[in-house]
Amino acid sequence: MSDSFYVTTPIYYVNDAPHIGHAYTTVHADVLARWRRLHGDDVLFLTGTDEHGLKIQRAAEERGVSPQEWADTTSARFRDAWTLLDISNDDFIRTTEDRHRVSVQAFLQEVYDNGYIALDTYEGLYCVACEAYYTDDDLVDGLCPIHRRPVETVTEENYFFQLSRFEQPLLDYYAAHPEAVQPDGKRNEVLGFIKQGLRDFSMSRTSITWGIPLPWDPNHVTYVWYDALINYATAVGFGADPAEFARRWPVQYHLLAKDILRFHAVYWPAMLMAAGLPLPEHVFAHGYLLVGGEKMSKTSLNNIAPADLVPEFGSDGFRYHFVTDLHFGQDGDFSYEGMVARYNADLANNFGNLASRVLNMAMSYCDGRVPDARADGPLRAQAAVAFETMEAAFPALDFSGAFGAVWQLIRDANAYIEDSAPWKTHKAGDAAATAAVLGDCLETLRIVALLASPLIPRAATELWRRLGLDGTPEQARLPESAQWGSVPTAGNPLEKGAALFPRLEPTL
Ligand code: ME8
Repeated sequence: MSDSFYVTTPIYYVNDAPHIGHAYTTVHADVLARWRRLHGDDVLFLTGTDEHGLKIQRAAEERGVSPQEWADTTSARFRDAWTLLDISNDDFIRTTEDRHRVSVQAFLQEVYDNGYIALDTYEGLYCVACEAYYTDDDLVDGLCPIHRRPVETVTEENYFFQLSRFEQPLLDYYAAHPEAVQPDGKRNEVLGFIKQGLRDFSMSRTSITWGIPLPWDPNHVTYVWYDALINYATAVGFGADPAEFARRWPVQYHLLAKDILRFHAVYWPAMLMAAGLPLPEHVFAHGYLLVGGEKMSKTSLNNIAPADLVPEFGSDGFRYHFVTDLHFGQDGDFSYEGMVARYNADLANNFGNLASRVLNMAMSYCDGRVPDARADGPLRAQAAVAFETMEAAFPALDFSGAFGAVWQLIRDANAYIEDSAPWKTHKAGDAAATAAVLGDCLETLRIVALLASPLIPRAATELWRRLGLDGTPEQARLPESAQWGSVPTAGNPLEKGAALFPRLEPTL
């Protein structure tokens, strides 16, 4: 049986509409999932929505609807956004689903039975926007350090999860598994946080009803973060399908931004330890997108939806920009002007020109068919370098490095065409030389379509079709199909088609 590869995004709160920050994580997870599918892995790519807690209850109250109605409406907007962006998630989990309640209650019971949950009274400063308690020291000018909003004093008799007991086990675990939290800088932050000392935290609430009741004390509902993190176990059958759970768990990659790293690299692993379960292989915290540039400078990032950009850039253009513009891991600015410039340079010019030049010439010089000849010029080695670079970059989630290698191959191919000038050999009547060069270029285009397909699936599939290839690039398998000449293509009918990425004029 092929390898299981399980990758997740955070489950997004339904108090907010989907924006480009959510899309940033989701598109990267999608590209990774598609890349592993090309390798024949049995991929499970999970995303979804986080629907419990005070924040959602209040958002619903403000609108005069029930929390469930509000969650239904907003959750659907996330699904729509992901459809628009060609996100290939295999599952979409909602924390209000029955399967999740079953799993959370099984998980809680296990942790309770193992003696890591106990009743206590708690008074604390609560930020509703974070759904988290703070101490006086955490506050900045008396306000929540993240949202700069007033915190509320809350007194509750709660069940506490004994996080403090996991301080040393977590440090030992991370010493033995340095790859478990990435990138390195983020791992150091996590270690620093653990070393400051971990406090038990309250994992139940009596002040609200919008949540999952504790199985041993239904007067309490589960704290929203405790419930939310368990989604990753629910989706692979925890408490319902032990065989599926054993096959899928532990997860290979949890992708998220640095805002919620602590929950994923401290709380969640401790919860898993308390339940006697293996820890995630990799928790990867990427940076934060901010808004820069002229056009959008007065817009908050939360107000820029994928649907605002896709009509102009296409879903491929959107995906391309967010995956290649920033180094995954670091913070960076989103700018509309930068997006137009990069689209025109990389997609309309480099990629689009290569495709249209090669197809145009092969249509007129080779009777519209892939020639049965190759020059065995430099592109063969350059294509191998591109693939090897991607194979090395992906495990480190260096997306810009991986696709930078494909665009290097595209530039190499454009340069090769300039150097070998097939229009001259054609004019001179040297059909063999012309066919040999164009044969190399067409083979390069096949490999480009294949390697770029996780990032720009629409254009890659269309190019594949124009090259007269069978099926779709998704059906090809790596590493075999990335080999030069691995697929018999001679005689395939070619099609010219319209520009894959029409040039854009910025609309300022
Ligand atoms: O925290 N830049 O949900 P959330 C980059 N429900 N990524 C961003 C971003 C930005 N400006 N804004 C949002 C929650 N994100 C919890 C998660 S998981 C068990 C529960 C992305 O709706 C990024 O992935 O606030 C970030 O971690 C996530 O959205 C926060 O989504």
